[in-house]
Amino acid sequence: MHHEFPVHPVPANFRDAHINAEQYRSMYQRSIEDPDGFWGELAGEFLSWDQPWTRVVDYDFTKGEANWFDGGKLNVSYNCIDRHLPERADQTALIWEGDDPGDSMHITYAELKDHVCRLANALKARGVKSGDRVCIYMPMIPEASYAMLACARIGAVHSVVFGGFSPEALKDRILDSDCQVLITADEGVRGGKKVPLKVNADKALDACPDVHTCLVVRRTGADVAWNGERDYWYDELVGGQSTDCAPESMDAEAPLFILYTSGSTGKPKGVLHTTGGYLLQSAVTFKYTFDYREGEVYWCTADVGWITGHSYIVYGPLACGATSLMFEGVPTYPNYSRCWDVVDKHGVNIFYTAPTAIRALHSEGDEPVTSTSRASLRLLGTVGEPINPEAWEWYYKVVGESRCPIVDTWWQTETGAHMITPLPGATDLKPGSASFPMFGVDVALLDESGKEIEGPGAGYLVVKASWPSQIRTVYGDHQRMIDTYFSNYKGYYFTGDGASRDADGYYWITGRVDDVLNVSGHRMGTAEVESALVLHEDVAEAAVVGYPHDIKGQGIYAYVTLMHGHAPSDDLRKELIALCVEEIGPIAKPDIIQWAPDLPKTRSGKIMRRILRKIAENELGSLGDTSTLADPSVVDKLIADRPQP
Ligand code: 6R9
Repeated sequence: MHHEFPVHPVPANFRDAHINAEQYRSMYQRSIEDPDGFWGELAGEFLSWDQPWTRVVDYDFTKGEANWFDGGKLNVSYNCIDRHLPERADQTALIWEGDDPGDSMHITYAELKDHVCRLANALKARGVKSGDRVCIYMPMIPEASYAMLACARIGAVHSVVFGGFSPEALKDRILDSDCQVLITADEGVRGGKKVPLKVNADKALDACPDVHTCLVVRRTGADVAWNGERDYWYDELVGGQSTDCAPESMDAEAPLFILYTSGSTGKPKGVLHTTGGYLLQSAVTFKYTFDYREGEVYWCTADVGWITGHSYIVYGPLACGATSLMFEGVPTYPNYSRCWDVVDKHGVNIFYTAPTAIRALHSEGDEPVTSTSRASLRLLGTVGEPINPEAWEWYYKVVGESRCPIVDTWWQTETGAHMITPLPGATDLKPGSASFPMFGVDVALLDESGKEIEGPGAGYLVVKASWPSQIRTVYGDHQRMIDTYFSNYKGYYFTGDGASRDADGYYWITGRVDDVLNVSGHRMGTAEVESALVLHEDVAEAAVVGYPHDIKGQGIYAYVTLMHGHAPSDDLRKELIALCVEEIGPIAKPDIIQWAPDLPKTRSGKIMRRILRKIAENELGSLGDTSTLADPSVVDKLIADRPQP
């Protein structure tokens, strides 16, 4: 288990961190033995409540039910903004760094309040009420955060859809949660290129007659089509509104947001998070995992369209009164030094990114890094996929100059906040290991039969008890919640990940054990890509698997069987790639398409994905038993035709 890499002990300048090793052990133990006492205290310390709760937690995993802080009332936007004003009105809440290195601005907590209240009033003026769903399809601009917080302020439920998703994907998500308002921009700007958000929104809204209001931020000033009955310019509708809007007092279990994520079957699921527990765990983990200190500048490079952007650009940092940097661009534009230039420009102390970005930067060598100062950096973090120890070591030695601990944070859209992670003042770091569970997170490994593994070993990663920021339901389909997370192993939350635990109790996440791909940290169901491919009239069948990719972590490998009488061609390959982009978005482009006259199937007609995975991985020596195949010769043919990646 990665023994060749040295352990990095807690550095001297982290001895006075919020949490040391001894505190971690005693707080962790208490959190498991007495969750009510533990979380009750933190809920009082971290959040402001309008009304106290009468019970901390009650849950039933067999029914997929969890109730945290029953009877308690609070408002998320009040907690992220207003209550900080007495001491931080003039402190920067958000630093915005534009795609163009010459473009940036600071938004103070006082300004944030004005922006959020104006937008909240505008939403009210358009008839949005507590409980209504609002879709947010935005580039990485401050208005994306204002929109989330404005919804929270009036009790509306936001559904942020990643700006890289296609009109088709946007439409599905708007319809699934019955959003009647969409907030978007004329265009986005990323890496010097324009993203046609309003054009995409128009296409999606053609099929969404219930959307009565589309609010459009002017980002580039592009000429866009206009529906006079439905479309409103953001500055025109919002600009004149009052900067006062009383925060709605919400039940602790009131829905805060829906965020769609991919699973192994069917359409993406609308993961629902609620108010009190979600905000508490995102705030607590923000402070402790990143050891956040007063006045520090913190930068998470995720997009707000993903859970990492929700919990660790917006809610966690702002609940803690931090200064959070939001970046519109990409790490490689205008050059490979961009991240470190931004670090130097804004004095970033804590930097949180994905392994795929680290690998992409690593592949360009050390010079773009070493030509910058990075003296402000104190802590580094990663999230989204397993980090290979080589990339970890490079991040540690070259980016962090061996003085910044790395927190490798394992968690999911469904978990809402960090679940397994080192704490920089408490944990000796092993490169590639997410190390130990967060407070209140009771994890276990199960074997094939569902029995808990004691001591070192490998198995399915599960959680044994509810945690505050857990998923509450799959929007509109609670049965799917039960089937997906609480049925494989009765009494446990099933993560879909495999992991091992070493002799020191460190966890090493090995990746998904289901048909979910992780491409550059983006989750995608193989079934989603397959559904897109078979939409083509020439395609009879498609099977999609992941394979190891140097930069993306996993690449998409598609086996495609054509209809009888149709021949493969380069044009067809291009059409199929275009279909995936159209149906899902550019992140779903297959890296390799292999024309497969036949797929390996069992006699009952089930595709043997295990074998397809091995061929895609080029692990031809370990194909395993092929004797149950209806026609074993299919495999030899696929191997012989395997395209060279
Ligand atoms: C936060 C986020 C969740 C899946 C998860 C796992 C993978 C995330 C990881 C990691 C190894 C880490 N994952 N963090 N694997 N080490 N530190 O990424 O949420 O988009 O829902 O993806 O990502 O496979 O199950 P989400």
